[in-house]
Amino acid sequence: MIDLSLSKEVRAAKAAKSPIVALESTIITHGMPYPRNVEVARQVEADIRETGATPATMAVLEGRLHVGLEPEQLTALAQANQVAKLSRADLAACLATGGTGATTVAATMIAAHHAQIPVFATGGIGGVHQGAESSFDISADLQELAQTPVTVVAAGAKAILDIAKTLEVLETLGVPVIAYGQDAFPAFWSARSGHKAPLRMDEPAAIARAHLVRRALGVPGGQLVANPIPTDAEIPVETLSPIIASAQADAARHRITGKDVTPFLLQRIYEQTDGHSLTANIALVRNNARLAARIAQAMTNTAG
Ligand code: PSU
Ligand code: MN
Repeated sequence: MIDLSLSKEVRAAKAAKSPIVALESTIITHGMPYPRNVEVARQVEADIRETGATPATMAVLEGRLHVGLEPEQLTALAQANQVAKLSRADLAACLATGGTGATTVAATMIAAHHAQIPVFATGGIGGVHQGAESSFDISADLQELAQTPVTVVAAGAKAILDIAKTLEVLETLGVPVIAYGQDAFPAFWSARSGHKAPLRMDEPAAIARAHLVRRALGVPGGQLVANPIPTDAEIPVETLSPIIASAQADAARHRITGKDVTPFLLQRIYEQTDGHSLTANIALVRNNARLAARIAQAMTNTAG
């Protein structure tokens, strides 16, 4: 019933039972401008290959769920205007109606689980937005982490979110939040958010084991691995705070709501930073891809 299209390399990796890392596509279509988005997407795929795993970028193209994109499909998606942003609520509808769209963290987790790929790398997850007490804007990514058994490697959460509330909701939902190699929960452009992460692990193999033990216990849901941005790529909070505040004020003025909020804020932040935010973003996504590849390898070895 679901047309699953595996890329050539994903099909080969599946046959060889070798490690695969899922990648989202909303970061390409709604998170970075063309042509840097396609350059970064290619670079991240190459990083995963170099670390010894196979990349599987997820997207829906004309009603087919793609697990891994061929190079020309990736380029076409990165160039396309007005691509739909598919989250948990949209994925089935898009497949059923023959549509095309990019997958968020939530939809990528669903696709990865469907394709039996337990590890996924991205930049930042969606979370509880600042002002959520009146807007009720909480990303479906958090619910997905509670339900779908995929380990997601991200650089924490952007300061467009309320990090304290995001951590509280993750705790309520029973999602393990594991900082990699440090005690602090990272804040995307900064290695430290000022909040301590609930859990810390220093070895990819430990993260892989925790995923498998959770499954063996019958506990549903995934894990969030919070991997700090490399310190040489960090951007000072003082530089970004006013830009984020002005982006949020713009969003309120334009009455942006629902799924348009995150892409609007990301776009504004890109416009108002002088390439620094993009350089940092690239460094952290690549860092996450390499860690995810090591976790996927450890999971393949442990699962035998
Ligand atoms: N945060 C980022 N970069 C991103 C996104 C979030 O720092 O590209 C994207 C991801 O695809 C994430 C989605 O799953 O936005 C969350 O959107 P929303 O807040 O509407 O759930
Ligand atoms: Mn939202």
